[in-house]
Amino acid sequence: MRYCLLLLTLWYCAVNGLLYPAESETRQIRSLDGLWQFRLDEDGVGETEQWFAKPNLPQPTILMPVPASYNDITQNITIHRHIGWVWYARDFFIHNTAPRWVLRFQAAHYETHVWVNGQSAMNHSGGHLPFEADITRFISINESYSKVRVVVAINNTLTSTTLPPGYLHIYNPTYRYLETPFDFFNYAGIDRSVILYSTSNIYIQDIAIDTQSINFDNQHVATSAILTYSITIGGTNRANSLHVLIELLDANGIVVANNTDSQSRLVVNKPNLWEPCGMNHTHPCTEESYLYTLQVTLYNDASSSSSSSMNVVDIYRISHIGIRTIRLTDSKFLVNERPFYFHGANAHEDSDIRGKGFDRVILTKHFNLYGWLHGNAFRTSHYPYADEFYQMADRFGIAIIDETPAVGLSATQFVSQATLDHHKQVVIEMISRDRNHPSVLMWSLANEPKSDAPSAKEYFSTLANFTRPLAAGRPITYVISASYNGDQGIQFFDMICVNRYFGWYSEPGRLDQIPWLVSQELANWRRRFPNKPILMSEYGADTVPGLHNDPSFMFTEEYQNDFLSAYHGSFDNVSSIIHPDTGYFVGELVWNMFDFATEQSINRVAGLNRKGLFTRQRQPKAAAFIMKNRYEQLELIRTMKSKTIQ
Ligand code: GCB
Repeated sequence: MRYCLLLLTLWYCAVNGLLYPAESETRQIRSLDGLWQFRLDEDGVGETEQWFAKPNLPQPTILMPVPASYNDITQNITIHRHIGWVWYARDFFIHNTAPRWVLRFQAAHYETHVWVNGQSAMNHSGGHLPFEADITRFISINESYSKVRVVVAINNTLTSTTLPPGYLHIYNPTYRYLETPFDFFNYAGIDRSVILYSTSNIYIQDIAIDTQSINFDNQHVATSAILTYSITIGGTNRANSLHVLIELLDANGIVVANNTDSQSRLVVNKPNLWEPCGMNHTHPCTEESYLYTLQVTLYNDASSSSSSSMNVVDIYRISHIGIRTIRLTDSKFLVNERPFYFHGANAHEDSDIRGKGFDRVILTKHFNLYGWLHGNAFRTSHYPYADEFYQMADRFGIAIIDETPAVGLSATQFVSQATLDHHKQVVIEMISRDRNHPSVLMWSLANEPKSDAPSAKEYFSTLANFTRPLAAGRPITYVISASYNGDQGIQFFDMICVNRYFGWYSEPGRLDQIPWLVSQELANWRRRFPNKPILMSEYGADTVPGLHNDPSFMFTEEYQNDFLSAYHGSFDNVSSIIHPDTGYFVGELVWNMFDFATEQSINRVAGLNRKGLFTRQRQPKAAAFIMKNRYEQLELIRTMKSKTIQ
């Protein structure tokens, strides 16, 4: 076997991802999930009093599960609505069997400071993306083991420059209120897992893959595909003594392509393609989608004539490589050069007791319900979800529109350099984390910004120009609530995604008005942007399960049924799959898959947005069956091309 010299120059894309912690022959993984010590810091004195340096957090402390939002774990309303700092701490042991240890938080909301053995290890701003630090320097590697104390301070206060933004109002010493210009509860804490992992001193730092090139024969069978990739190595100055082997393994573990350059391409003959479920009748949503594994092995110099494992420095595998292409025409969203129609329901990371805390039970139920519903797509409204959602979407063949946490932007944010800088940073972190997932078909850079403000033009033009070179072959968009003639920014993006609530926030109770309002809305957007496909990214009605009325009234299960159905005829009239020659409408995403927690308010009964097809406990309302029926029919559309779906 021949190993080429590794080039350790920084590669063309200025993004270094945080590879998902994965176990291998050279890497150990340890979960630090469990019960941590926890307390509020209502006076914000913890840092000045150096709680991070003490053997215990000052009393009173309670036990807090990680991962979980802390808000709903106790019966204490003060903890539920706390604004400001909270502290977490735990001790553990590291057995010194590896030269380098990394501490990683999959996410914590919002501003996070971490100390290891009393010393500052990392700070991070932003609630929905991972951050990590090499903590080797804080532990005594000369002993056979090290005792480690991790202390974490987290502040959930949002400001005009955080994403999402928020505004703190202090009315009196006991009444502080955080205004959140978005419609979900500002859950906080260590919401996702904490992981300790080891590597060697020299390690595979990042892998970027692009599967944008496939050759098809005239029967539309894929004859070959090209994967371009780039490997970044960390922690070394021994540039000339390293070699790399990149292997692509099929689902049976057979190597189907390999290469020994750190930036190059792999050619795959007769590839099995990744496709969103429903694009192919043999592939219903509950079956696994076709995934390859990319295996990267790093060797040191001594291995140039041998593949002895003694000389292996690091091995990393990505087990969710999907081969597929994405291309937009002026009226279609093509996956593998075939028209794709997004259908499904958006969600929040939200569940009883856990808040935004990651939970595999909730995750698995989510995807099982997606299979049951025959949904094929969702948007990670309104922030990047836990990595594990994307891994499941890769397997189940669910398309993802991956969204930044830029929800609730007003004209104030568009003139703030600090907001723009943070927005760019979040784009980098999101794309670098998620770009290797085949399920991610598009990046959404914001939800419902005040895009009809004049300053939105400059802001979104700058953001689009910044994102495009990083976008890893995906179209970019943001989700619009502004009117078709008021919006200033979408001209710089690839696709139109609009949220509309005719028959709910406007024309309440007037189901009869919905069809023409929807048709007119889509036609207006089309007239202004004849070269961009259109998707309805939200439509929905609050529904209290068990509430009935005939004729259908708002909030009843009948109204949700009739409301959703009233939109569908207008969608079908311009659907890009029902009318391949004239259609330009490429998808419909219901708001929402599940009821979810919001701030308490007069239009949110018991603090829930009730637009879910399912309750917060994941039980179906009547509309879930209506949507299941529609999605089953949408999947059959290829064989019913000329028919309109009822
Ligand atoms: C929207 C927002 C979403 C809200 C929804 C609603 O347009 O994008 O965050 O939850 O409306 O139900 O009000």
